[in-house]
Amino acid sequence: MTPQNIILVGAPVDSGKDRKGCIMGPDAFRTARLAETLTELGHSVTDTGNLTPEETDIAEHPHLVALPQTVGWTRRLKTTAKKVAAEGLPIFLGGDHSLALGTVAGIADHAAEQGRPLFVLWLDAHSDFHTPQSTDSGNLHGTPVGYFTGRAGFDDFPEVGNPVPAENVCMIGLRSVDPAEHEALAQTKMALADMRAIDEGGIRAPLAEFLDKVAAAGGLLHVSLDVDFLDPTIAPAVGTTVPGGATMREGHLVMEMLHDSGLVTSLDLVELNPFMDDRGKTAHLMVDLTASLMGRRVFDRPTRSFA
Ligand code: B3U
Ligand code: MN
Ligand code: MN
Repeated sequence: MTPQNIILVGAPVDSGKDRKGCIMGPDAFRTARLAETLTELGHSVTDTGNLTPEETDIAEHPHLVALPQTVGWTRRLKTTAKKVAAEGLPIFLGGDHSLALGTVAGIADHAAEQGRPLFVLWLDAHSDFHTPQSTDSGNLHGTPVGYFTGRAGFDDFPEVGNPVPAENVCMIGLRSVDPAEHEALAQTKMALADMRAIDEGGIRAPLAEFLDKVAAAGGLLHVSLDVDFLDPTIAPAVGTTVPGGATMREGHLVMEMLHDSGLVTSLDLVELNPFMDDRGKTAHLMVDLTASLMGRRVFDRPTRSFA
């Protein structure tokens, strides 16, 4: 891989759900040597430290968890993401998944400025396609895809100037989709690979198809990696564990394919709750997966095929 100018942006967002702990995420990634690992792979790495949310005068909402704070984070991250995307390859260190309301909306503004379409790969057990009206839990980490694809109902949030068309989004790893999300997703042309699709056909096929589409369109590619994409036995540090997730090898294969495509231009690492971790195991795995995405491999050339 050609050396990249990687910009680490700490986003200790913890307002997207009731259970606390993702506030420690950025420092856990640092402790697991993310910057050093990427530097050893030949990249130039700048850690810009942690952001804080903008102040808002929005009132607390009776149903939605910590609405003012998440709006404040979205404002901050939307502006920051647009700015850093012009300077290098940003990696947003979460923080819970509500940070992607801001990161993806901001990256979309950057893509529009470049005159290029934005594509999003959503690696997650959940589809996060709620609106503030449809969410039963009130947890806004379940809404980012709804927001950045331009669904109605996000009145308190910054306007999405450049919604990502649903057909530019691919979700892999799905195994927990609420009925309201299911119904709304059925109205879209989003590419959806649930665990059954992965069990039957392997994880390679849906990703290869999506990457071909991104390449053909000359698009930018944002990857949003939720810890719960992975099976909780290998990645326990997450608030919402959903059994039956991706294996370590499936995770690495996805990252290796993304690396070989040369298409990835930004990344979110989200939902790491270090309070729930087992001696840093999940933080280290997330760093190892990021290393695979950024060029770590056993051999430079493919080894002989054993098929
Ligand atoms: N769909 C559920 C559960 C959920 C979404 N994202 C996570 N959990 N991590 C909800 O609350 O919206
Ligand atoms: Mn998520
Ligand atoms: Mn999830």
